[in-house]
Amino acid sequence: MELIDAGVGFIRADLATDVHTTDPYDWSDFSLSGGLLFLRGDTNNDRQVDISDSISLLRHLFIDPDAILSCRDAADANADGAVDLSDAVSIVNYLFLGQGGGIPQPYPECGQNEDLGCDYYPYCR
Ligand SMILES: [Ca+2]
Ligand SMILES: [Ca+2]
Repeated sequence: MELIDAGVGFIRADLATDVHTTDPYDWSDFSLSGGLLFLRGDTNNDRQVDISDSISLLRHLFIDPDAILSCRDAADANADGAVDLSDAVSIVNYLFLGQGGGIPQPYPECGQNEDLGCDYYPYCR
């Protein structure tokens, strides 16, 4: 395990006591840099964008709001910073009508941003 300390840089956790002494760290002092990689429009996390993504988003929005979207950035298919009906429509327009200018990046290759958050996306490394 490696830690990043602003004053020292990378330090190995097992050597941390040999490097220097600091105040205790809290878990909230650390965060992932850059966020997880994901594929925009892939609402159901199967590494492809198809009609099932629109259906799973509609299900989340109108039938089962407790169904957790593990990667809200992926569900934001039109990249407007919100997850709503327009994302399901954008996916359908892209797939069947070729409208809407396609799905914004990161698509068709994985990428990242931190607009809405992505807690879990298994297929991009
Ligand atoms: Ca999918
Ligand atoms: Ca959106």
